[in-house]
Amino acid sequence: MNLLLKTVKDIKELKKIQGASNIAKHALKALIWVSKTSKAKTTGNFKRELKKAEQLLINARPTEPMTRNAIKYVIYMAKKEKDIKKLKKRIIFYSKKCLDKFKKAKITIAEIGSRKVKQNSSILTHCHSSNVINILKNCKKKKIKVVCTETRPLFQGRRTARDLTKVGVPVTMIVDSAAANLIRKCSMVIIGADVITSEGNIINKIGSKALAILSKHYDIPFYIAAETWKFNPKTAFGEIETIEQRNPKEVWKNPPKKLKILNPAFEAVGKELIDGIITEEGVFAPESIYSIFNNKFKWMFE
Ligand code: RUB
Repeated sequence: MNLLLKTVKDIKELKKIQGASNIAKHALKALIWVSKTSKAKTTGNFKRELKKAEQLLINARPTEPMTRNAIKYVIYMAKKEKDIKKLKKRIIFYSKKCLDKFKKAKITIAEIGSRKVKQNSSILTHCHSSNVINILKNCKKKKIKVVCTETRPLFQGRRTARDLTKVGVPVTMIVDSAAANLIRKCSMVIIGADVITSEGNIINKIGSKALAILSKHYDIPFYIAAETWKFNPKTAFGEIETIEQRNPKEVWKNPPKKLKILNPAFEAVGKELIDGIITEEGVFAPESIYSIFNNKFKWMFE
């Protein structure tokens, strides 16, 4: 089995692999597989194989800087090695190191995030974010209740509902359009993110902005839970993150002819709507988050 092509297919289809950090994790595992199985005899050939793998993995979901940053980090750390055998080993070593950093980041985000959640409170979430799930699981003893949107068109809210009910966290699912009605009964909104920009805006599943505007309207704290690895360094130089446009068939399989259907997967939420970003480095106001990136990820800017 070609694990690289299987991973790319699974990332594109979203059935087995979805969510920014999960995509990055599987991309790193694919990179390890490429290094372990490569038959390249020269560093030049191996680097070309890596480049091809990188392009395939990155293009599988365009709006995913965490995957881009993870692969860039591994290649940046390993690339100076001239010996082919050592180079392959270094790619494996740094991929594993990166996976370990991601694992620890998730645990820290869950710890920090759960401190923000009050006893007996109702939390609204959208889509399926492993970081939000971990925070909410950590809060089980606080007797929280969760409201989750179904998240059309691919119903990732069902995954959230399944993950939480499995561990005994009470969940109420609503259709996306019921959010304005139900949000007033919640004391906090927490969602994940795929992208954090240099200005402190975030990009997450379509529907996130409506929830942020509603939270502002009803004065409900609106938090983002995301690894700092979701930062897109190019936004510091004015580039705009590409928003993935998905197949209209996901919205309506057999629509009337000539009907135009738009199916953007993500959208931006402006920093003015966000109360805080919960990361593995701490909770930050969106305005101040850039200083963290600048100190932590110097290699990203090279
Ligand atoms: C998933 C989604 C999640 C973020 C963060 O969208 O928008 O909120 O990716 O997830 P999709 P995590 O299902 O289209 O991938 O916190 O697990 O990284």
